[in-house]
Amino acid sequence: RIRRAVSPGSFDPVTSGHVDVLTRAAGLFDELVVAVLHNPDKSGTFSVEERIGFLEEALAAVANVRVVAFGGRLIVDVCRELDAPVIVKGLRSETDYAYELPMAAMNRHLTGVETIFVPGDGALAHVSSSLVRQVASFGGDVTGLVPDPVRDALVARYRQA
Ligand code: COD
Repeated sequence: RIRRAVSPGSFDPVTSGHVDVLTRAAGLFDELVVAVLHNPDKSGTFSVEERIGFLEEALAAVANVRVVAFGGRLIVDVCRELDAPVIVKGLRSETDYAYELPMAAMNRHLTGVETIFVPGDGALAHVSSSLVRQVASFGGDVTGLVPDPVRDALVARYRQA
């Protein structure tokens, strides 16, 4: 039986923190499916297609990763459909843990799916998609905080705006 895990997130956009956690998580399973949340009520900075493209490019060297979109339904239903008994999430801090713990318990309550946490690299603990967007929107340098193609896309996006 294939050991498959799902790693969900908004990834708007993918950061170096995500890439680190997803790469290490992929090493633990036969296949890692990265599930990008498509929220029609929140248009986001990048479209779901753009976010998937950035993820695929950033994870191109990791053979056992697949990127999909999901929306309008529970992550546990995505896991069930993919036959994945595990959700993997990165943890930066106690704040992440406090946010993630009830979700992990709820997801296990719903279908029995387990959540495994991978500690983030401490050097990237301050990196979030929202802070990166904020810094880039005011012209700050986000080199190293996101993959280079994402940095270039952020610069282009906020130059237009
Ligand atoms: N280092 C380590 N980990 C990191 C870092 C970093 N620098 N940055 C982010 N992460 C982790 C986050 O802790 C998170 O686990 C993951 O990466 C994704 O981050 P984001 O910001 O892209 O994603 P979020 O937090 O917006 O994603 C929320 C979900 C989409 C996962 C969640 O809302 C969800 O599962 N929704 C689906 C609907 C559902 O099932 N709801 C009920 C849940 S009980």
